Amino acid sequence: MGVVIIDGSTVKNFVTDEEHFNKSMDESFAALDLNEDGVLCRSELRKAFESLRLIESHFGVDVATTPEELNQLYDSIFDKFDFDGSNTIDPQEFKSEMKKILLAIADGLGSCPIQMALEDDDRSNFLKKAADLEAAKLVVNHGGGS
Ligand SMILES: [Ca+2]
Repeated sequence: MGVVIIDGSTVKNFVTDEEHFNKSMDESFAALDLNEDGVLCRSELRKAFESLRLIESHFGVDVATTPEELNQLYDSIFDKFDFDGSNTIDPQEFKSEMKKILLAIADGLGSCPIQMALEDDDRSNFLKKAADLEAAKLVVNHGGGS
């Protein structure tokens, strides 16, 4: 268990760094694709959002939300991802919707940092990836010398 601190620019840098972003999303997608059929079904996507607790922070749902309401919410999120209505999410749909969501989160965070508690082995957590990328850049910048 570790704690990372992220703010809007951390998230934005992550999304706009296309090479890293695409690689991270491919890794996340593979980790989420539990039955390894190359697409995400409803339960696989739901698991992803449950583990991230993005629902509470981004979609403004409080803890008193009923299971029925949560089901509806996850269904509506799935439909947003499922751009072509195929009832599955392919890697391209995943990337493009994640980009939108992350940019919206970045706008919401602004320059006000939040702390996130994370499991160390949480491979599918892209906010951790964002923080890791930022940390790696800092190391590069400081290590460069002059
Ligand atoms: Ca699958």
